[in-house]
Amino acid sequence: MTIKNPIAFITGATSGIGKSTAILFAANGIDLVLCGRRQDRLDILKSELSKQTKVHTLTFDVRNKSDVFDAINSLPEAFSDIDILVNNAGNAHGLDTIDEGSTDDWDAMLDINVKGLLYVSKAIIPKMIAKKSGHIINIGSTAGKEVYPKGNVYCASKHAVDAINQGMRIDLNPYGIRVGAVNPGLVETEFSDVRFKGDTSRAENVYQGFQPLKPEDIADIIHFVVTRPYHVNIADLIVMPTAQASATILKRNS
Ligand code: NDP
Ligand code: 8X3
Repeated sequence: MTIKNPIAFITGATSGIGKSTAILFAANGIDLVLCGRRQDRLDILKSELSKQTKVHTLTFDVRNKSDVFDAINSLPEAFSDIDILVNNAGNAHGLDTIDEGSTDDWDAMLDINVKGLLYVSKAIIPKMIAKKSGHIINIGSTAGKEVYPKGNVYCASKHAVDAINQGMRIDLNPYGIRVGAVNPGLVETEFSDVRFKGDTSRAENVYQGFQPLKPEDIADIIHFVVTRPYHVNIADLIVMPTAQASATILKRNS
């Protein structure tokens, strides 16, 4: 009898935390469904990781409800029985006071970080319910635990992820599905490039004068979370760089 590898579905796999998680999962014999909008990056990742594990890619924008459902319903049988869902796709857009914020940025953050996560989950959960097992890891943030100046709507989106994580855990409890959140502090990825719309020097400044987390640090934690015995569910985990004490307290070298 052949034992099937677990299959992980990772959103936002083209960069940062999602990409590092894909690389680590592949090295540990987890088959992958990798998602993002940037097809070229998914193609490169697939050709690299296919040397280690089975990889399928899906290109869609999590904001587009019908594309999300069509993509997930189109999964070949070999990839359709998802064991692990990593709800990671997301970003901050802008850093402005509430009176100066752009409504387009607000739409992007709520549509991607909250509604996109919900659409993907809605498409994947029925099969987990049917087999009475599965593991959902929601990538929240310290911004989902605290609000910081000018963080308003990004923080709201991540507070929503925190509430959804708790709600999913309650509602999926009858089916034995594990649900938990990993909430990082400052991780050096493309996150700040996106937040500051390509202003690289402003993005780089975010991580100057202290040692930020690397995406590999978060991937390592996600891998730890998914490799606990099945009766162990890490429900809610906060991880910050040692230099960071809270959303607003950061020890930078002078
Ligand atoms: P990156 O910008 O490096 O990665 C973001 C990923 O999300 C990309 O793969 C991107 O893929 C995907 N994504 C963004 N928008 C969409 C969309 N509309 N549809 C589909 N995919 C999308 O940032 P991080 O790796 O840092 O961020 C990953 C998660 O971690 C996010 O949820 C973020 O909020 C969270 N986080 C990040 C922290 C940090 O300091 N970096 C700290 C705490 C939490 P593509 O562009 O190809 O679609
Ligand atoms: C990302 C961390 O502090 O930029 O969620 O909000 S922070």
